[in-house]
Amino acid sequence: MSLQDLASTSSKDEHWKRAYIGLGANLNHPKKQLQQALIAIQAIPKTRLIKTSSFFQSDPMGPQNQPDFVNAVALIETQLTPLDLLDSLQSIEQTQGRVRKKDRWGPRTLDLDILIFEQLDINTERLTVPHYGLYERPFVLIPLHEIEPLLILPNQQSLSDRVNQIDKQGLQKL
Ligand code: ROI
Repeated sequence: MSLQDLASTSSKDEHWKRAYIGLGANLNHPKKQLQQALIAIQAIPKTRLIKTSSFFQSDPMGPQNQPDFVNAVALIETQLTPLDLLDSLQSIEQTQGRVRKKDRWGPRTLDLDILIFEQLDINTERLTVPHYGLYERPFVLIPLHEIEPLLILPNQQSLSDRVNQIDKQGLQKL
């Protein structure tokens, strides 16, 4: 193998892909759940945590008879495929006591969503990227804007324009 081959192999191996992760919790000390989740995300193989937003308290979207949520967004870089990243995130959810219930809109100890993964459009049974709530949810858009104010959303709209349009729905920085 030539030196050039070696260099291109290693640069392929070192291709870090950017992904934004949404974090949410409303049971069992939500702030602690998010802190613990961020530590676990840092420990995912071939993955590094680049930036984390503040934590935001938010009214529950969907059924109101549940506690307020704490939400945040993180930027990571990873060498994993989207599905391998999803596996890692779901195993963190499971470790932190998430029980997947039929009740899709119910309370949860921890929810980790892949919001954006590079420029990819993924539509499979297990995974939809960009996340379907990305454009509408203040508890996603506002923390994302805090860490990436110049971001252009996958639909080509500027994130700051979108943030100026939406109702903040009682979102409070903690
Ligand atoms: N509401 C808020 N505010 N934050 C969430 O993370 C959240 N997640 C959910 C539902 C139940 C839809 N509502 C939420 O899954």
